[in-house]
Amino acid sequence: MSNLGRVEDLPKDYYDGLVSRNTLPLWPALRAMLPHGIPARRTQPVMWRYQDVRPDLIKAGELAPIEKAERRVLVLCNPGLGLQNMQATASIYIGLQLILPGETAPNHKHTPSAVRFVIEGSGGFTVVGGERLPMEKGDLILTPPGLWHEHGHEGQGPVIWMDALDLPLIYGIDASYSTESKGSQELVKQEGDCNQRFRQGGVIPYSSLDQKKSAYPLLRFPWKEVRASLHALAEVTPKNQLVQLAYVNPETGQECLATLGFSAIYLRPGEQVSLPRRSASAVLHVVQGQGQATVDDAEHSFGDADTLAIPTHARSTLRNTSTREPVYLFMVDDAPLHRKLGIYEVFE
Ligand code: 1HN
Repeated sequence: MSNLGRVEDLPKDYYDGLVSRNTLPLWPALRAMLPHGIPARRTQPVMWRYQDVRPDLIKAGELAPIEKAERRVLVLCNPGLGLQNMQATASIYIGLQLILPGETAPNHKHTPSAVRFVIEGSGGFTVVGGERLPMEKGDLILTPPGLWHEHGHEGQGPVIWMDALDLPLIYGIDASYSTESKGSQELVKQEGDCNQRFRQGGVIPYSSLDQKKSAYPLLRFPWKEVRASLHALAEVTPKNQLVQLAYVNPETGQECLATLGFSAIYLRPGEQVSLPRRSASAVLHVVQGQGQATVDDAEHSFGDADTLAIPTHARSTLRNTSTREPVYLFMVDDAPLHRKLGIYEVFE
């Protein structure tokens, strides 16, 4: 119960009058909206198991023709936030998307930022801002706000990826909308618009030093290179210390999207690490391996392609339960948003 007063303590006709004039007293609600010490966290530390979701997604391949659906997606909804709100955390949307051989998901652009992280299959591709980007398992592909994007699949068997968007945030500020394209952008690609000159961080085209910076110079981060960099970082990182790489804009060294951050984590066989307790929320996706995650009081075992929501301010530890095999994780968080808002905190 609030110590600032209750609605029931007010004369009923006074309260009803306030409501009739579209006003409310702050004091009965203040503590709920501004709790002491730690936010009121509705986000639950939920685990979505790939072996549970995958059959439903494959079934959606039969039930939802791509021509009608545009995007064939099952959304990972956090029950603490209300399933219908389609939030994995308060700011992060996560969906699993299926595309079948020969299908195309039509060209559009929108205000929310999106990324794809490829889970299975090969032969899929996405075209972003006129660049055709192959989608192989573990690749991260950016779809920044306002860039046209469409997907296709020229291989065999299903291709499945994880979509992560800042949709809850952008929808929450009444800023979410899309624009449909009349045609495929491969036809409207312009000479000079192409960012394929950027291959990786650290070494960039010399001429870019003297040019106006592109907001999104690198759109595809191949897993092969990220994994090799994780192993190289592990060589110089003491056991049981976090081996974690940030995906960044190679021109600025800063986060590659404005609101969401992305990182890759390597847990060596048998290793246990704590994640720093932070103000940001996160979603952890298992690229490969078996382990155990503890988030506040919840304990979850995890395996390939499972996905876990981590609320703001949570204490979490991760353990690779195999004595032989690596664990690789992909993390999406809203730390860039927190940093820009001046509310980013790391505790302890
Ligand atoms: C979207 O544009 C895609 O392009 C996937 O594949 C999921 C969820 C909400 C809003 C836009 C896509 C999306 C989305």
